[in-house]
Amino acid sequence: MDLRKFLEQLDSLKELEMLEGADWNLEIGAITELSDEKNGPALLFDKIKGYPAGHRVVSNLLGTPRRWGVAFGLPSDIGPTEIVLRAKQKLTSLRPVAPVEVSTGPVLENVQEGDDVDMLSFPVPKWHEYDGGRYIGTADMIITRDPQGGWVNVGTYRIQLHDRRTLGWFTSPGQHGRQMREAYWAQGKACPVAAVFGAHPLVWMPSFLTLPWGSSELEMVGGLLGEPLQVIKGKLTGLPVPAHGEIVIEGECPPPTVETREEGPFGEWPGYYGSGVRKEAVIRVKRVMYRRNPVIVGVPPLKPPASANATYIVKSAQIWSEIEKLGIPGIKGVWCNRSGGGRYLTIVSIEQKYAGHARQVAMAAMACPTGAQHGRFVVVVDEDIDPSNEEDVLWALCSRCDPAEHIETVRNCWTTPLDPTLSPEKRAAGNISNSRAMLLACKPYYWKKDFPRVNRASDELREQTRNKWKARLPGLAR
Ligand SMILES: Cc1cc2nc3c(=O)[nH]c(=O)nc-3n(C[C@H](O)[C@H](O)[C@H](O)COP(=O)(O)O)c2cc1C
Ligand SMILES: [Mn+2]
Repeated sequence: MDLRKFLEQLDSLKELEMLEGADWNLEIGAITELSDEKNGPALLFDKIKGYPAGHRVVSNLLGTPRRWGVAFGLPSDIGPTEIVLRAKQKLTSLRPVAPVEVSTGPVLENVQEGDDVDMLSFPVPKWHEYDGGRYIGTADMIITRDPQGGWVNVGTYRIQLHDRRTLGWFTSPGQHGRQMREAYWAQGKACPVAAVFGAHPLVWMPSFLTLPWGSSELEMVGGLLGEPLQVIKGKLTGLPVPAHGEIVIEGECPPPTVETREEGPFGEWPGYYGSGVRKEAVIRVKRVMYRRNPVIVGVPPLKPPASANATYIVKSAQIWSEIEKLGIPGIKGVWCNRSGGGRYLTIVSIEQKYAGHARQVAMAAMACPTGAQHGRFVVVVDEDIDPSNEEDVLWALCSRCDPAEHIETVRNCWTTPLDPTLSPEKRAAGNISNSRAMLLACKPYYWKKDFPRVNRASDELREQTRNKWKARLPGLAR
């Protein structure tokens, strides 16, 4: 459950590069982008300009499928689709394990309280050129308790650094943390909140998955780890915070009638500064706990297909698991495409079992909790298509989908202010919704057997030919 163990693992696999002397102001962000575009290693920044040695930032921590595989404890030599399959199996069989309260842990090595609180004492990057400020919270965990039900939610929502003791908290409509803070505000109260900046990937992971309302992310962490997550009871909020968190804050989020600040713009995951700048709620920080030589985990959203974080691997696995839990048969693979930021284009391959099966799968992929949030296109392909192979998916779409027959659109779906397609009129009206398209790129079930044969040479003929001609044409050898 310790981020530092994971860093050691990456280091031993030559998947971690240490860099000294970079500037928090745009330089860390630009290095992160250039390196991620080349599928580079995780980057651990130390001796950041103007900050003491040991106050670190790590980016691209999970920038490739392989590093997610390492986080899941899988062999380091298996490919992306295999990682999705194994992760899906893990998620499907997972049983929740409640966290265990401990009295102390590494996070208590340093504490700032009251007037001593100083969020500027951490080397928080300004990630992109047009960002409205520095963002400490990208791959973070925001912890809140429902004032009615008493259950604790953890979500990843971006956090801007306004000043020593003030943070900006942006969450899109429908998010659990947002619903909870609104419930406090409705009672005229500030919402107690804790936030974690830096945690082990498996401790962080459930907070970016869309679990059902009432379902505990911290219990999912226990299931993933195979042991209860160790938490400390926050002194001010009573909220459970990970004992091995790198930097953890406690504070409160007052109603917007009491205080707001301008938030954004921020370079966002669809590849734009979509939501611009708005007044948003703030967190008044009352207490900071942090480990010796703390490491902020930074995941600046990048213009796709770069991502700084291959969360699409986990989302693919989770959507697959959610569809299977509905009892729908024949799912052979799920792939959330990188160019869609892992959300705008989901491809599912199936072995069709009955007429209407493909449409059912498309609707399930669109409506299951993880798939419902902020999507645009769902494409269903047959079992002969690898959903992670973009060119094959496009070939299937071009050759098996008759648009008038096989494309359906659905309006008024759940989206976010980040959505670049939201028109000025819709934004002004507060109509944060978009439409979805389901594209069936599979052979129609009822005449599948009669669908024209594919004109590619058989595996046997290809093999024979390769063997016979490889001396003259070495390029043919695999
Ligand atoms: C790196 C990263 C950053 C994210 N930033 C935000 C954000 O700023 N605001 C937001 O509403 N959702 C953000 N999300 C998506 C939410 O974490 C996700 O929708 C999750 O389901 C929210 O938790 P909840 O379902 O408990 O509300 C982000 C996800 C990731 C992976
Ligand atoms: Mn939740």
